Amino acid sequence: MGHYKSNLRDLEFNLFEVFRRQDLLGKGPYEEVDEDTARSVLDEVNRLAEGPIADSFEDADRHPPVYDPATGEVTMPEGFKKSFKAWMDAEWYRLDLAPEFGGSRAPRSLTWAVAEQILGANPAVYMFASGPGFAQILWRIGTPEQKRFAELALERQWGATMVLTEPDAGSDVGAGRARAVQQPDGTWHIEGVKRFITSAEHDMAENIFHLVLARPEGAGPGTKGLSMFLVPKYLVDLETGELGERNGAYVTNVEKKMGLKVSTTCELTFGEKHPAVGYLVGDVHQGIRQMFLVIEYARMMVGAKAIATLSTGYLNALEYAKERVQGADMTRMTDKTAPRVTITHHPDVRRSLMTQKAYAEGMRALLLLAATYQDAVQVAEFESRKDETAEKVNDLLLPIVKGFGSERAYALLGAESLQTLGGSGFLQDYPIEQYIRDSKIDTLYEGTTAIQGQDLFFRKILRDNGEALKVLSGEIRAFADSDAGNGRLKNERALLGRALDDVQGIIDPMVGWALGSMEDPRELYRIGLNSSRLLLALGDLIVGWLLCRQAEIALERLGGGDVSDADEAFYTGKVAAAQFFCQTVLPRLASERAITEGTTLDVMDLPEESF
Ligand code: ST9
Ligand code: FAD
Repeated sequence: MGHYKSNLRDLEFNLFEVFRRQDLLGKGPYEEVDEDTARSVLDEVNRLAEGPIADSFEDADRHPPVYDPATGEVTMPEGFKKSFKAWMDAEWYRLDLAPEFGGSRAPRSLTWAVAEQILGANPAVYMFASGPGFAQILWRIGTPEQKRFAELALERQWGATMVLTEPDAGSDVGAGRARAVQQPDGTWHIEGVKRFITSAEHDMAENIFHLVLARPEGAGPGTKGLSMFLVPKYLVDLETGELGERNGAYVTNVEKKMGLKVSTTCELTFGEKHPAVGYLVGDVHQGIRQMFLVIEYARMMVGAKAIATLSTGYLNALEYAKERVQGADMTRMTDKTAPRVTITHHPDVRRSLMTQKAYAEGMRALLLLAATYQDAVQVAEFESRKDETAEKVNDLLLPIVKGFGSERAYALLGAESLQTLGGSGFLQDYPIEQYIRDSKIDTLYEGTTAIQGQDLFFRKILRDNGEALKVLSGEIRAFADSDAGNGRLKNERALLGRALDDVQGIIDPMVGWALGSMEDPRELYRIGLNSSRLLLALGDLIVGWLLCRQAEIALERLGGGDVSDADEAFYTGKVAAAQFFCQTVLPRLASERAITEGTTLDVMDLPEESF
């Protein structure tokens, strides 16, 4: 068995029992995908993920890509190339594409379930394979020539990148200095140095196209002055599809990293050797808005990667714990002759395993909840209407999937999954140390956790007048006040209701400080001191709610009789996870609320020298 342990049963439980995706399948925009097809796709991807895609995970970490500074080229490890090819040959990426663009459009809930498996098995495969997705965005927003380029990119499986970051412009994308100079023929020459660009060089595709933010001469400051340019590695004859001259965008360094080593992280220099020709995307200067189409997708992907890694980390820890014999049962701890037991008998190991299980499964549900809102947006588009509520709730959930998902996953992988293996967890004989190294990046790229917290509060709550939040909290309140679980979840629903009050108790003063900041701008500091806290608290609340929803369904199934032994164990575990989470995690939100209410500006008043 390879390192990756998927949780297909839980994916199917979410899709078909909790979120009832079969009600959407086989009709409307999803005509080509019925329930049987969806189940067989999940099965087939699971086989690929646990097999050929996971196969190179460890080897590619120990033998990362080799960069040649003389040529600017990168040689990828052979094993990884095979994993990548297995994924590209299967062409499952077409599930995410519109039929008009060579796809078979499946619901996002299904495509994210598919993505979870690849991201858990070998995340860089999914990232190197994002060319078709980028191409679809270009096809949607590009000029007719760019649409043609996008079709070629899909057909020929070209690679793609998103190019925002510069040495002095990380979180603050608007500080970017890369320039774009218009040419008499209508093209642009891009000049400058971009940093940390994922997949900007490799030898697994004949061409790579970069979607680059640069500032046209004379454009204003900040993000609004940036435009998006298509900059291919090789220029392309759009009529024949033949590759032409090498364009002037070269990788000038590949970073050495703590983890995710097989994903190339590149310095990309434009126009130094010869001009880097760029094409203004869509022929409009709306770079940041256009780039957010990619960013929104990528933030979801990062959350999915983190959550998938925690899930396989937990399942590896569980397997170890079931076999490792150490110590006596606690009730016989003073009896030196008592039989030794597997560590799953120890209360602290059980606490740890259940914490991992509850978060891994609860956050999977969070990911798929967001995906169901994306489904609703797609269905509305197909019916030529707009589902603004679904759009807004999805927007609200994105920073939580990304920011909360990555923070909780990383923390738990280290504090609980690795810990379950004792000293063995520290060894490279087991995959968890690599999971930890590979998943640290998830709290950093695509906007750090601080940026996600601010996005959540300022843009997704304040600017939205709390509308999306109201939808979500209304659902949570209705569940807490219902008789879900037939008495078996009474205590949990009460805990959930209190947790909702506590999260509201964090948000209310923050809104007050936002209003107060019109008089005294320093009130904003109080928000900044609490926005990451809110992100995590709201994430915990939603996970608690989703686990309770799952428990309600599990209780119904158990009550209905006629369940297999495996299902009985599965559903019993669902009820236990909800009860454990509500009893041991949600009560902590009361102290988060108290901390928020007591926020002072002392730390902001402290002179820098006193740190
Ligand atoms: C990176 C890549 O880190 C890492 C991994 C790459 C892996 C590659 C593979 C990915 C797969 C992708 C597949 C492709 C797709 C497939 C599709 C298949 C179907 N939501 O607040 P303002 C916009 S890359 C939406 O004033 P500031 C909006 O237009 C590097 N839009 O911001 C807004 O205008 P308006 C990632 C948003 O103060 C405008 O921005 N780097 C949102 O000027 C200005 O907004 C980062 O993520 C939003 N949430 O700038 C940077 N927010 O207000 C992190 C803003 O009029 N930093 N807009 O609507 C930030 O996000 C900053 O907050 C900032 C601030 C730069 C936005
Ligand atoms: P900084 O912005 O300097 O942040 C440093 C610290 O300060 C962080 O803790 C941050 O939270 C905090 N901070 C900064 N500003 C604020 C603020 N206003 N409020 C509160 N706290 C703040 N970029 C791309 O364009 N394309 C890619 O493909 C890509 N891939 C990447 C791959 C890897 C492996 C890495 C490491 C980075 C990648 N990036 C990419 C860049 C990535 O998006 C940035 O690293 C990230 O946005 C943070 O920017 P920074 O590293 O400059 O940190």
